[in-house]
Amino acid sequence: MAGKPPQGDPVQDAPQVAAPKHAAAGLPAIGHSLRVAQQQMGVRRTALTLLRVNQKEGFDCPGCAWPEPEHRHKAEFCENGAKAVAEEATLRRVTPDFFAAHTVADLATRSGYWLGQQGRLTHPMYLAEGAEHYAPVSWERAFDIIAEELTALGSPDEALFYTSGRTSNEAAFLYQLFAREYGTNNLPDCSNMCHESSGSALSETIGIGKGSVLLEDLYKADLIIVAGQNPGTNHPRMLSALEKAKANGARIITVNPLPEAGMERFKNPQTPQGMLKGAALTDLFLQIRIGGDQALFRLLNKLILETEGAVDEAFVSEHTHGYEEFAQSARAADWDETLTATGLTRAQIDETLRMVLASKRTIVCWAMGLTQHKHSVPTIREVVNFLLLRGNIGRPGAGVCPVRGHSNVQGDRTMGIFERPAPAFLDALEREFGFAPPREHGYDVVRAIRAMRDDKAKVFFAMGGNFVSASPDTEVTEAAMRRARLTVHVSTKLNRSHAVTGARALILPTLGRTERDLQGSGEQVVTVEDSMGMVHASRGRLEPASEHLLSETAIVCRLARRVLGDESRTPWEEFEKDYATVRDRIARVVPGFEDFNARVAEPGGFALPHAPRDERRFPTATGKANFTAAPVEYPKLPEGRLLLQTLRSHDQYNTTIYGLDDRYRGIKNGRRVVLVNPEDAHELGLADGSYTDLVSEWQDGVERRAPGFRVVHYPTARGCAAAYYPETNVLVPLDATADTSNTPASKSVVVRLEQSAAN
Ligand SMILES: Nc1nc2c(c(=O)[nH]1)N[C@H]1C(S)=C(S)[C@@H](COP(=O)(O)OP(=O)(O)OC[C@H]3O[C@@H](n4cnc5c(=O)[nH]c(N)nc54)[C@H](O)[C@@H]3O)O[C@H]1N2
Ligand SMILES: Nc1nc2c(c(=O)[nH]1)N[C@H]1C(S)=C(S)[C@@H](COP(=O)(O)OP(=O)(O)OC[C@H]3O[C@@H](n4cnc5c(=O)[nH]c(N)nc54)[C@H](O)[C@@H]3O)O[C@H]1N2
Ligand SMILES: [Mo]
Repeated sequence: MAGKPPQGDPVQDAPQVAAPKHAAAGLPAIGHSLRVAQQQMGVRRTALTLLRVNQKEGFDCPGCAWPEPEHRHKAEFCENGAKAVAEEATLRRVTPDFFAAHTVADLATRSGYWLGQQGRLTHPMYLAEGAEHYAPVSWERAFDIIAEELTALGSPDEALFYTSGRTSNEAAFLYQLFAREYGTNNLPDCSNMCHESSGSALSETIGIGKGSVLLEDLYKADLIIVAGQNPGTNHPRMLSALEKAKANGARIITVNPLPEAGMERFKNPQTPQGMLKGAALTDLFLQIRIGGDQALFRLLNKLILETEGAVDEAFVSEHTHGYEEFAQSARAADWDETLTATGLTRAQIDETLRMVLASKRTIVCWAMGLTQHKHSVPTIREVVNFLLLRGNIGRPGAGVCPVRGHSNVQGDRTMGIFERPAPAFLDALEREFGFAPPREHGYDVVRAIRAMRDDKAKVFFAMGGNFVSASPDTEVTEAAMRRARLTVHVSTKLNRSHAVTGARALILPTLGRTERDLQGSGEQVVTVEDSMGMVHASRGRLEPASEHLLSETAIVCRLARRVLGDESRTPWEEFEKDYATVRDRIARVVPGFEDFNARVAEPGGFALPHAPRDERRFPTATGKANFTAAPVEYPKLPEGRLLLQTLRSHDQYNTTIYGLDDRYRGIKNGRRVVLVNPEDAHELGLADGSYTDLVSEWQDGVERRAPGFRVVHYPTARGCAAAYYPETNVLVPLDATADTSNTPASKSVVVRLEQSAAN
C-alpha cells in the first residue's frame, strides 16, 4: 500500500488551457482529493486519516486557519485540506540513501514540485563545509554544531530565528523564549509576508491586530464583502459559512480583479442539493483593478457621509477618535479618480452603496489581495473607517475579518513570535522566567534578508517554512542565504531552502500535526488558534514518519539546554516531557490564557478575549477606535506595462506544489502561465498561447526576469495580470514593500512582457 513514486524531473510544464469554471467544490473536488490522497497514502490510510481532520478528538487540519463550525459533518470535508493532510501523511520517504544519491547542487536544479513529492524527511542530516552531500548526523552532534556557531557570533543579533505558521502554540512559545534568553528579538515570520499589513492597520485603529468576528457573526450578517481573497481555493470551508450566511439572508459583494469560481457558485459536497446545483454566492461582483481598493472604500465613505442618517452618530461620538479629520479627507474623494483607480462604473458603485446602506450588520473579509501592496496599510485602515462609520464593529453580525493563511499563524504571534514585541509581553516574560529579555526590535523577513546580504547575520534557523522560495527577490535572497555561516531547517518535507544553504547546513526532521507525539509523560496534545481567535487542542494519531523524528517542542528544548546550559533557569527538560507544563507558563504570561489546561480540555476549546468585539473597548493610544486620514494611492502604470499579481493555483500550498493543475481557472499541466485581459493582450500583440518573458521594472533599474510564460487570455480587470507564486518571486524587488508593515508588495509588480527568446 506504499504511495506511488513521483514522476521524474524536470517536470514537464506544458500548460493546456480551457475555459474557467463558474462553480467550486462538488463531486469533482472529492474525486480529485481522494486521487491525490491515495497516491500519497494508499487507500486504507486515506480513509483513516481524512476522517480525523478537524474532529473534536482529532488533529487540526494543517491547511488553512478557517475556524471549525460547532456542528461538524462526519468529515468537515475540504478538498484542499485533504491534499494538505495527504502531503504530510504520505508514505514516501526521503532517507539518507536519497541524499547519498543526490548532491546538493543536483537538488538545487530540481523544481519545488519534485522536491516536495519525494516524501517525508526521516533523519537529521548535515552538510559539512565544502561537502557535496548531506550525511546523516546524530541529534546530539546537530545541536553541538548549532551551539558552536551561535557561540562564535559577535552578538546574539547575528542570529535569525524564522517561523512558518504551522508551529503549535507550545513550540512557538518555547522558541521565542529560547531566542530571547539567548539574547535576540530576531524572530521574523511568514506573517511578515502575509497579514502584517492587517496587523499594523488594525492595532493602530482598533487596538488589536486580529479580526473581530466569530463564525456566528457571519451567519448573522446582512452584508459580507469579500475583498482580495480566493476562498474556493485557499479557504474552501469558508464557502460553507458563506452559503449558510446567504441562507440566513445575507448578501455578498465580491471585490476582485479576477472572477473566482468559488465566489460565483458553491456546490456543497455535504448536502445533496449542494452537489447537484449549488448555491450562487456573489450578489454583486466588483471587478476592481489591482490596488484600487483604498479608492473604492474612500468614495463609499464619502457617499455614506453625504447620506442623511447613514452615519451611526452615537457610536462615532462615544467610541471613536479622529472623525473630523477623516471626514474631511473622505469628502474630498473624487468620482473620476475613483473610477480610474478601480476600473468600476458609476452604476456599480451606486449599487454597492445601496447594499451598504440597506445593511445593519456588515462584515468585510479580506486576505492577500489587500495586504500585499505598497499602500496596503492605508487601504485596510480605510476599510476600518468604512465599518466604524456605521458602527459595524463590536456588535453581532458585524466587523473586520482578515482571513489568515497558515493554520496557526495567528497563534504564533499570540505566543510572542514577533520581531517587535510589546513591552508588556517582555515584562511578563521577565517576571515569569527571571531573565532580562532584549528590548531592541529585531529583523522582520525583508530586514533579515538584508542582514544576511550585508554580513550582519550569520546563522539562520527556520522553524518550518521554505524561506528562500517564499521570500521576494529570489536571486537576492538566495545569494544572501549562501553568505550565512550556518542554515538550519526544522522541516517535515524537502524543499528548496535545503538546497540553497550557508557554508554549513542542517536539516532537522520533525513530526507533523497528524502524528502521535509521545514524550516522557505520555502522549501529548498541542494547541492552535484559528483566524477567529478560537484556541483548541490538536492530537495526532498516525505513527510518526520515522523513529528518528523529534517534535518541534523537543527540538527547541534540547537546543536551548545545549546552547544556554546552566545559565538558563528555565526547566527545559520538564517542558519537553510534559507540554501541559508549558501551557501553565503560557497561562501566566499571555493574557486570555488563564486556566489554559482546563479550558483547552473542553471539546471545541475556547475563544480568546477581544476587547472591541466583546465590549466595544478599544485599547489604542487614544482609548478609542481611531478614524484615520491618508492620501488616496493607487498604482499608476507606464505605457505598455501591466500590473502583475502573484497568487496561488488550486494545486499548491504556498511553496508546496501538489500538482500542475489550476482546475477552476481552466489551466492544466503547467504553472508557467500569465493571465492577461484579452483587450490588453491585443493591444500588446500577445496572442493566446504565445510565450513571453515577464520583466519587472523597479526604480533601482535592476532587470528582474522570469522567462517562458504561456500567455492565457483571461477575464481579469484591464491593466492587470496574474501568475503563480513562487515562480514569480524572482520579480518582486526586495525593497518593494508596504509602507509601515514592510510586507513585500507581491500583488503589485509592474511588468513588461517581452517575447521569449526560446520561442
Ligand atoms: N489550498 C491552499 N490554501 C491556502 C494556501 C495555499 O497556498 N493553498 N495558503 C494559505 C496562506 S499562507 C494564505 S495567506 C491564504 C491566502 O489566501 P488568498 O489571499 O485567497 O490567496 P491568493 O492566491 O494570494 O489570492 C489573492 C486573491 O486576491 C485577489 N487580488 C489580488 N490583488 C487584488 C487587489 O488589489 N484587490 C482585490 N480586491 N483583490 C485582489 C486575487 O485575484 C486573488 O483572488 O491561503 C491559505 N490557504
Ligand atoms: N510572490 C509571493 N510570495 C509570497 C506570497 C504571495 O502571495 N506571493 N505569500 C506569502 C505568504 S502569505 C506566506 S504565509 C509565505 C509562506 O512562507 P512559508 O511559511 O515559509 O512557506 P511554506 O511554503 O508554507 O512552507 C512549506 C514548508 O514547511 C515545512 N513544513 C510543513 N509542515 C510543517 C510542520 O508541521 N512543521 C515544520 N517544522 N515544518 C513544516 C515543509 O518542509 C514545507 O516544505 O509566503 C509568502 N510569499
Ligand atoms: Mo500566508
